Amino acid sequence: MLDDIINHYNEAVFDTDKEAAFEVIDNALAEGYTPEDIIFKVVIPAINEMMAIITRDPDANLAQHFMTAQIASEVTEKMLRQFKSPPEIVGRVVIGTAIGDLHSLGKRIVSGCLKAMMIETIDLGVNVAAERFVDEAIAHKAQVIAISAMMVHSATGENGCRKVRKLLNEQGLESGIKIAVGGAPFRFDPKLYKTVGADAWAADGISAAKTIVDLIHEVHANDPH
Ligand code: B12
Repeated sequence: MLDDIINHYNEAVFDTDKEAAFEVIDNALAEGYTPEDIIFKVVIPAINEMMAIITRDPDANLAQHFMTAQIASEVTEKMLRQFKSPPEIVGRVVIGTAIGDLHSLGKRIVSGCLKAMMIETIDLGVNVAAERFVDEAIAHKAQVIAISAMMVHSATGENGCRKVRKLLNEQGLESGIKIAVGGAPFRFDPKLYKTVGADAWAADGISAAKTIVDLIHEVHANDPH
């Protein structure tokens, strides 16, 4: 039963027991659950639950939170390799964390969700310069640049999203390449994305994928070719 799988997985990750978590996942796959089920019904809800616990309890253990996200990201990567090959690519996205920011877990989860939505995702890693975001987006013919920023200075600084916006404007690319942002500072201030020049933001991996699909459709509507 899915409820049992969710409970056993949550217990394992909250105990930071990676081996037990993978055992639960392997058993679920053997029972016939799909990699998509594992990511969307087990892994992402477990992360959301940990986020809720941390919000309620400021003394929540950072190591425990870190390991929850670490296990989630490893399970997600393993599951993504088992996704059925996409019948049709919806669009292309380059994703990375803003310059000066080494937080990678949220980005990895968003990447996983994007791939699950049949979006070709080019992951540029962490600490990505604005110029590189734009150059790679052009090289890969991406419709969206997705920037993850977990710290106030990487979200609002002059060399992050603001500079990506400036570069796109200078090159006349604003209707062909949209910018999506996400990360803790954008959750704290839902209007911040506009201040830094992004086109959209989202609070979690699942809504990130939906938001980015909308941006891709917007670009296609601007240029149907
Ligand atoms: C884990 C963690 C770390 C780990 C990171 C490990 C790793 N490989 O990623 C370690 C321990 C290394 C770390 C280091 C630091 N950290 Co830290 N860290 C955290 C912590 C606890 C959780 C972040 C996380 O992984 N969350 C889980 C993921 C799943 O959530 P998420 O990132 O928000 O992503 C989701 C959404 O935001 C969204 N999303 C994310 N990206 C994107 C992108 C797009 C385009 C979209 C649409 C959506 C989207 O979808 C994701 C999935 O649901 C946060 C506290 C917090 N509550 O957020 C502090 C926090 C971000 N860290 C902080 C700080 C200060 C630091 C350090 C400077 C500490 C230090 N003194 O060294 C360093 C910075 C290093 C650097 N230069 O980047 C501060 C930032 C404060 C601020 N106001 O700027 C925070 C807020 C803690 C705090 N309360 O003080 N950190």
